[in-house]
Amino acid sequence: MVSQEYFFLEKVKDKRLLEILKGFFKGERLGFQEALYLFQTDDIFGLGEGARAFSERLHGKRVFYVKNRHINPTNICINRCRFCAYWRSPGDGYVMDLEEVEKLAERVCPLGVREFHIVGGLNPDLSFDYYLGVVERVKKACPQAVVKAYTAVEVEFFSRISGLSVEKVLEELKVRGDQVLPGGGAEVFSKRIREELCPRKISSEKWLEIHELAHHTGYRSNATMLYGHMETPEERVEHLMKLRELQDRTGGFFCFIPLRYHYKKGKTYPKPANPPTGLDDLRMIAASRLILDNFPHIKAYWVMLGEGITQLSLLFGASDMDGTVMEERITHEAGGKTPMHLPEDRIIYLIKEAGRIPVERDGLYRVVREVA
Ligand code: V47
Ligand code: SF4
Repeated sequence: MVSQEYFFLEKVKDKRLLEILKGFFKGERLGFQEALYLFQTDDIFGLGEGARAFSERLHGKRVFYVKNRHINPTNICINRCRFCAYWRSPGDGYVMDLEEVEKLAERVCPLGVREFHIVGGLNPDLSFDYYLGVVERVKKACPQAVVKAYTAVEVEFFSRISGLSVEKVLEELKVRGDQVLPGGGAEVFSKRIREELCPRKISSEKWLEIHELAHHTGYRSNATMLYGHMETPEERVEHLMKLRELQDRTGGFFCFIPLRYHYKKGKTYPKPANPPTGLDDLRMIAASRLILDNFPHIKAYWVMLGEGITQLSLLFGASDMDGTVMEERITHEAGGKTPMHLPEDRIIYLIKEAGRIPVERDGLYRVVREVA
């Protein structure tokens, strides 16, 4: 008897994709060539159905979101990545003082914030104590919230400026209240791309090593991939496979977030020959859902995708919508046109209209409430 879970297979028109999906749902993991095929098939709806069915196997129709607030303490950054419009040189950017950070956290905490997402630049004029102070002040102002602070890129920078080992840096941050590393800084793991777009950024090996260490030290973390610039489908697959390998070893990742590249004339490089389309976005979500079979969630980051594609992503394998955000600078500096803040009732509306069940979570994916 065919279980209900597999009825969707009738909708898959591409024969090779159908074979791949049949194998996958029997428990065969996608190999490199099969994963690559997900970026080649024209049967985008068949692919989406496969990813949706797998997401439903993990979570039913539940889609998670969080009341969160972004804080970007400084935009001064010595890495000067070529795709990034956010960074400024010393003397040209801003630094939030610790009082300001604390007041901000105090002000938004009563709104029921459950996660602070804290990332910024590598500012050579600040000490590790400043970055520790940010976490400490936020946690003190809002103990109910989970602090998700600093990418692996920042953690390695702190190790350099403080002379402490990466392990010690993570420990010090943890003592102040940090619990999750955000997924930024991964970009694309290909050496060719890193040399071209972000030559000063830590290597892919270092990025993976820091996440592995973080998982062993009791942190959870996320992973990202910046897509839609100069990467090939093969480079996308290599990136995803490396994440899958690490997750096999540690199980420490909560979610994967594909980040759609935003090009802004004169500010970012390179100009893509064909900037990502809505179908590229949906394919990224669906393919990553199937390739990263050991990741609990694929996140549709509405700030970069916009409301429309985000909502469709919920039918293409995404089971997390990030959250209210409230203020975002990285995408908006690069010309992003989405709003700064998505109110909770709008998030709930988008999820319900897609026939899914909204679940409010905290920063550690603990359920706060299932919205009826
Ligand atoms: O690391 C920089 C990317 C990242 C551009 O962990 C750009 O939950 C698009 O990592 N166009 C930061 N992207 C954002 C990030 C993130 C976002 C939401 C949730 C989580 C999470 C993490 O933004 C950077 C870089 O890869 N970025 N410039 C650009 N022009
Ligand atoms: Fe700095 Fe991050 Fe922007 Fe690179 S992406 S320039 S590390 S803020």
